[in-house]
Amino acid sequence: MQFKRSDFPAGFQFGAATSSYQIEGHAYGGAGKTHWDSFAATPGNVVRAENGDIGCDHYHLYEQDLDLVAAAGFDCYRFSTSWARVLPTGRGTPNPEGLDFYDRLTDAMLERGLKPCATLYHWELPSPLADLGGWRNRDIAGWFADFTETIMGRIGDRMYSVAPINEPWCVGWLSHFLGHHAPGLRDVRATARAMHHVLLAHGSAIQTMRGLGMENLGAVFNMEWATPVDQTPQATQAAALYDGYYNRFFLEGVFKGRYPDNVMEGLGPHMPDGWQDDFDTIGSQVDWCGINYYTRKMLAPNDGPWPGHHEVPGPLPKTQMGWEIYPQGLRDFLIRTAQEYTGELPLYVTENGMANDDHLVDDVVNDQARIDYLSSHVAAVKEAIAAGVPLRGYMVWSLMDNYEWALGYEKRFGLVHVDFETLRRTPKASYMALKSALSG
Ligand code: IFM
Repeated sequence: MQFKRSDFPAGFQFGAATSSYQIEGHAYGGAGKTHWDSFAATPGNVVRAENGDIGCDHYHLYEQDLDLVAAAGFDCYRFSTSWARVLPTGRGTPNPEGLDFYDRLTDAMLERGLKPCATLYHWELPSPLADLGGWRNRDIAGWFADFTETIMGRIGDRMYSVAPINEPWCVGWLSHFLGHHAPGLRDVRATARAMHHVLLAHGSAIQTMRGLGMENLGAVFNMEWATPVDQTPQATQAAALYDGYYNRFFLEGVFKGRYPDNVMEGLGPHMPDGWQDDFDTIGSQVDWCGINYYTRKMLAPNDGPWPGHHEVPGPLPKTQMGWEIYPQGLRDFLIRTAQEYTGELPLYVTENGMANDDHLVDDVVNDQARIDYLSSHVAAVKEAIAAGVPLRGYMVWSLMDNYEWALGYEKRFGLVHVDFETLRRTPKASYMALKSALSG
């Protein structure tokens, strides 16, 4: 790696991130069915119809996984809690095995000196709630607040930080407009409702945790830099709209109590009644803001219905996901977010990393491409700090290879290789390089 820990201000935190459905093994421990299980079981949605039943079997192997986090020299571990593991039908009676699991996991982090950084929801909605309309139903804010109370009532006393929802754009747009994630809808009315309700649920969970006396609560947004395909006003507008519904919608909702005009041109007619009255909840005070960053997109206008644009392939080198490698976007987002939205509030990079076509050869994975990707993005982070951004930490996605949603197990994002037949873990060259950087 072309950096070392001592390049960063004292107290700057490095972490590794994962999520429940992607690693735990949803078939274990009495978890209830989720909308991902039925989405994955429907032909055409997920590569080879793979699901998270086994994942990395982190449910049983969590101690060795946390040993790896600690041995790399990370300060924090960002994990998520599965709603359906805690409340198998989404509401009502908790699953004691699920609560016990997160209790053990928390203590195992603390025993290793790792700061537990929880995300309450990383995309596996309990099926009975999906049957009631899921994120389209306003009641989800209350259901989510109840789940928050149940899980944080058990482990909240030991959390370093908590964010309610990972990547609201994916919950709203990707899942209800593009249909790439569960529940796989392609409907603008469903999208408008989900985009709003996900923020309402976020704010309700923050209020619930404040009621439990918890501190260090945040929000985590994924961001993609939007570049116009050319300098025409139409292309510039197309990029601004992408930026609007991908990035600014959530920041404006939480930090400014409104939604961007260009987004409301399309979503406005489909919003749920009374949405304008929800910003007191949505804007509940947070203590930090997290940014998940991977890539940029190039946008071209078209004559289709709103939003009237499409992505075009960019010229930069790409990861295994086909995503352009564009570290400058991370620096620019950190600076823009601080300048336009969050001011002195601490920022974190809560996810950054790449999928690579990794192979285990003689017990070694030489993932130089990942070392280069991480080095260039950490350099961008340093530039943002030098520009005055109050950045407090950087977390790598992901600790280990895992279930990459609609792309199944084939895209490898891990610092640690996982053999999905034997479940054997092997640290890759990038893990070793990070370990050395973090000790320096
Ligand atoms: O694997 C996902 C994760 O669940 C959320 N952020 C992006 C990652 C890579 O696609």
